[in-house]
Amino acid sequence: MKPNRTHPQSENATYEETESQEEDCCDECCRSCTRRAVCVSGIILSCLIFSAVTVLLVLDFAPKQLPIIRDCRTPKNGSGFLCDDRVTCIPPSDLCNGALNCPSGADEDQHMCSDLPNNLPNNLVFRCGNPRFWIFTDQKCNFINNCGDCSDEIGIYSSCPSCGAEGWACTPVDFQYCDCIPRSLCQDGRQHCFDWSDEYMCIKG
Ligand SMILES: [Ca+2]
Ligand SMILES: [Ca+2]
Repeated sequence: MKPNRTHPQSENATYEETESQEEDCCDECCRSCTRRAVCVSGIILSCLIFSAVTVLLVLDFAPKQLPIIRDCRTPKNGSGFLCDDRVTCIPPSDLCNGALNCPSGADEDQHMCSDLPNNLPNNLVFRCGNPRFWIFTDQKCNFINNCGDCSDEIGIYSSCPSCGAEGWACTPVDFQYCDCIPRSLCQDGRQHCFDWSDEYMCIKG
């Protein structure tokens, strides 16, 4: 008796067809999933690249804090020290004097003031006739004997102009003056010149 192959064949065909359809479906799913994964990865990678480029651009175009060039001119047209605000220009003798003269206190910077005059800007330091001594440049040619040997007021080191309108030439009685006294001391009732010219000849400035 011949086996009836119609149905089994038909069943096998249906089974194989079903199996094939499932594989096709699975392949399609896998391809779809792979495409989705690739797509998501691409988006993430694009975001990372965009973020990195943005950060680099921001860093590149961010305002850079340039170092401050401290050299400036004071209101009296002398060499000065420019504060951190880049506006305030203080005279050299305001540096490291224990008082805050710059708004940010840059004139009392601990490092700068820890080793004087070596940490000061060179253009603000005047070396006296005896190089062991120094003064601030705004103490030169101010009628006061700041160096102690008058090298900041007379001679080749200072190259000061003559007494001018603000000074009176005489031989002072006080060691703190050299060959001029400030005209503001004239006719103040006290002798500053050996010849008393400060009281009887000089007109108060
Ligand atoms: Ca100060
Ligand atoms: Ca002086």
